[in-house]
Amino acid sequence: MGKLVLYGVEASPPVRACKLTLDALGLQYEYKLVNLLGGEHKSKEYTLKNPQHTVPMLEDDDGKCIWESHAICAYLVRRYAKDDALYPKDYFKRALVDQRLHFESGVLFQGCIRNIAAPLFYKNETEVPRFKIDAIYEAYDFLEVFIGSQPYLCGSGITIADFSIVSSVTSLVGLAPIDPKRYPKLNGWLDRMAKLPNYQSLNGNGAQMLIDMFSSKITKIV
Ligand SMILES: N[C@@H](CCC(=O)N[C@@H](CS)C(=O)NCC(=O)O)C(=O)O
Repeated sequence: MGKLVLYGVEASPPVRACKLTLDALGLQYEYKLVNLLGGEHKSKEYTLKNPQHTVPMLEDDDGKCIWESHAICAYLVRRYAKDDALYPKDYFKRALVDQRLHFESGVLFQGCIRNIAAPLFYKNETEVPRFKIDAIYEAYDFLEVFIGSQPYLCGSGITIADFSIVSSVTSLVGLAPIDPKRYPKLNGWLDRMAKLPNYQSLNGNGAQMLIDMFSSKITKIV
């Protein structure tokens, strides 16, 4: 097998989701930092590989490129995992994982993180409207129900949906702290996820970086 390459930055939640998946699969890979502030992701070289100029991007061992973290994580399991535990083949179980992945993509990442981050980082705004914080709590309400009485988001075993969603929730807590009394299931799940091997280097440090980036920009919730 050739070499896998992951392109990314630590603060990016979807990059961290891919790292958690690669680690759970025990895969070796080269990690290439992409200088987003310097515009490296918009270079000719990068956009030839990923015209959407996003991170994460995975360059497979045969040079094929794939981007979009949810697609990357699912691909990694299908291609390299010894069994289907992280992304079950059973139609219904897979549908459940897919639902959670789409929830991360549309509601948590786009609807919460990017919706708050884009005006701060691209338009230099410093105030965040209260309704955007309310949207985070609405998402937490859903997650509390998704987890229910199970240890993980899709039941008794960890899946790529857990890797995906933990990557954004652990940064969102900087904007909308989680009260364990109001969100006991979500809080318990976060504690379980934090016990994963290499958790701090794969997700914890990067999640804190994004929290710090938010704090350095936000002056007021209005
Ligand atoms: N839904 C995508 C989101 C990817 C994304 O928007 N990544 C951000 C960093 S967190 C990025 O690359 N921004 C630079 C750009 O869009 O040009 C995924 O899961 O991969």
